[in-house]
Amino acid sequence: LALRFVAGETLEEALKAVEALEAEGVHGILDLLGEMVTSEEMACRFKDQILELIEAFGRLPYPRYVSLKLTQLGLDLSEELAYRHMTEILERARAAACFVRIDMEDSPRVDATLRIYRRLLEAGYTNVGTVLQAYLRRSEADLEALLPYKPNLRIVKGAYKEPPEVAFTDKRTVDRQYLALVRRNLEAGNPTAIATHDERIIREMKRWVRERGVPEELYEFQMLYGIRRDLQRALAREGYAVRAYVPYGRDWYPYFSRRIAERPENLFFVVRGLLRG
Ligand code: FMN
Repeated sequence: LALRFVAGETLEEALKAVEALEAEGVHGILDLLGEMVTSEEMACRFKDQILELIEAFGRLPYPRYVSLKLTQLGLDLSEELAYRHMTEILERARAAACFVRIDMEDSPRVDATLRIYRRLLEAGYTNVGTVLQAYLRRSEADLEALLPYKPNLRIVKGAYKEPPEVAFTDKRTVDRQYLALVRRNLEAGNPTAIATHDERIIREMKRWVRERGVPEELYEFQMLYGIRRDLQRALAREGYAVRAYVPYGRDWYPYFSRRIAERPENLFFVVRGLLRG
């Protein structure tokens, strides 16, 4: 059922999906599905599987890039545990020339996620970035606080169900803050991933980077596996750097649910795919 949005259950299937994307000029971001673990043993198992993923990815002749979640590494059990797992992953990633993106989860985890990210930068890791969500009221202030660290950021709208006290509910406000966050980070000269399928935002950002002469290596477009493949290919053909986020693994349910919640038509695509066999 989830196969429209997930590359498969195994690492082998995920690596195959990356090869298929590369043939279309799109790079892959591998994401081992898993989050909100409730035992140290599970957190260690995920950490080991991510190390294995980085090793395997490192043997492919493509740019290496993984995404992970801190609650997958034990954040809810202990911030120190999640930090330690991150340093181990970043050491291995450095050896494999792999970039690591810390996904942003729901609002109660934002402070701890940003604390760990800053701590990693202070410890000298350069192959790591995180995410800011345009729907959060706090994100502009979070960006200002991060700027002295020269952050590498992915900007997204935000995928979790949040109360109106913490998140904007109006799409126009979210879109406006989205553009403001991307521009601010790029104006500060920091690498920025524009992660959305929203054609209005993409069109506006293409115009803005051209007008400002933003260096190509500072920005890229990112989309999700199985969503707007046409747009991914078209941007790559136009010469933009494009990456697709490729989730794999057995723990697909929470990811799948967020995709349905943000766009109920996604369920229609899944059912149609099933009926067509
Ligand atoms: N949402 C989050 O809340 N945290 C994330 O870390 C996150 N990572 C994403 C990575 C990529 C490459 C993309 C395309 C989206 C990501 N999202 C994340 C989901 C977005 O917040 C949003 O729900 C989704 O892109 C649909 O909105 P759109 O209209 O911008 O496409």
